[in-house]
Amino acid sequence: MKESPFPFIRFYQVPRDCADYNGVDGVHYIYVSSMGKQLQVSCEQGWTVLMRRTGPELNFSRSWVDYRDGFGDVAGDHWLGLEAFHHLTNQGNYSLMVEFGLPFSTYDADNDENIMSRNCADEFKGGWWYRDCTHIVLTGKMATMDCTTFYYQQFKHTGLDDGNKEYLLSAAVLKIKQLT
Ligand SMILES: [Ca+2]
Repeated sequence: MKESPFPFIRFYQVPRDCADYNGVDGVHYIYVSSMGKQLQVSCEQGWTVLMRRTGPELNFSRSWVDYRDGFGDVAGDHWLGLEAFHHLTNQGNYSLMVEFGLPFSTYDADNDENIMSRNCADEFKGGWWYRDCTHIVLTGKMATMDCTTFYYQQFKHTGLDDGNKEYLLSAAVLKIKQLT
């Protein structure tokens, strides 16, 4: 039997994810038993952060080993690691929240960053976190002959209709919470 990493709290429940920290934000230790070790994670309102990206400083062009094991600083921008994703989400049924650092726009609430004439939500026929505009609109009109492909490239996305124009998302967060 493995030694507990939390001998000092052996009469209490070992924290398995951020939900066990009762909504206290910040960096906390959890213990994922199938990994057999402590893990530092960032907690937001009981959600366990898998990825945070708020600026260009942290390089995401990484090797498989980096993506598997994680990189960055859990107190800031980071990728927790595929191995951790796997073991964490095997502890139960989790929901995944994806946050984009842009305000949400609909055809009747134009919050996009094109302050001139474009209404991105109307143009792309779907509510989304638009910039000016975008081609990763999962809620948008489906592909036709006019617009046949779209793709991500290093957190950028490029549309066919405007050639080399690229847009950057300002921030994105993936986080999970166990379903109760
Ligand atoms: Ca606009």
